[in-house]
Amino acid sequence: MKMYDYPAPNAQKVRIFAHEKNIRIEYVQVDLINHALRKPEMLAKNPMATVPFLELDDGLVIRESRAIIEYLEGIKEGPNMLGKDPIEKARVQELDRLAELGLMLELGHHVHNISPFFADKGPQSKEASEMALNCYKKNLEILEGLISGDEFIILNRPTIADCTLFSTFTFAESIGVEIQKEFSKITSWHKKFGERKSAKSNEK
Ligand SMILES: N[C@@H](CCC(=O)N[C@@H](CS)C(=O)NCC(=O)O)C(=O)O
Repeated sequence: MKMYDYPAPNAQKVRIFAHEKNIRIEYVQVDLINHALRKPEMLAKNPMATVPFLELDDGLVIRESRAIIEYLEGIKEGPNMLGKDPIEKARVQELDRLAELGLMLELGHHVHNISPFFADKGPQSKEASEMALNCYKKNLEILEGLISGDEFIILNRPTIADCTLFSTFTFAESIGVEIQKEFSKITSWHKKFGERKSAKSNEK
């Protein structure tokens, strides 16, 4: 199977996940900056014109990072990364949603409102970019109070929540947003998780 890829947060999240599960994927780099995803042959595979998307050997295409992750978890049992029972699943999902919706998405809103790359999507607003950044910071504070692990944010093993959070911070760094030092649990987790091989999968 192939994954259409770019050093961007949702793609990195899947790469870290696949690496932790030891699933081999062929990564195909897409020239996202030069709008390669908007070419007809790419739109035929993925009309959403985003990465990542996965193409199976029989040609079936799976779009949306979470759908890809569910597929990868389904084809290989161990290590379990989405939760083994209803309580684990709920707790992992809770933190993953906070990382994705409360952090990654807010950073996305921030960038959509300031970057020339997204200028053709609609009117950009300085106020909207500031509001998104404020929400991001508020949610970081909430996350600091919810992290229950040290090397992993929950369950003492890698889960999707680690993958989402780590790729969110890679994205944050790339746009000059730092994790404030006062969030000691987040900072310590980030340093430790960053030492894992899977976390280095954005380095080409
Ligand atoms: N909900 C989608 C979001 C995918 C997404 O927004 N990908 C970004 C990179 S992380 C992208 O391709 N952006 C290009 C664009 O919006 O033009 C998913 O999780 O797969």
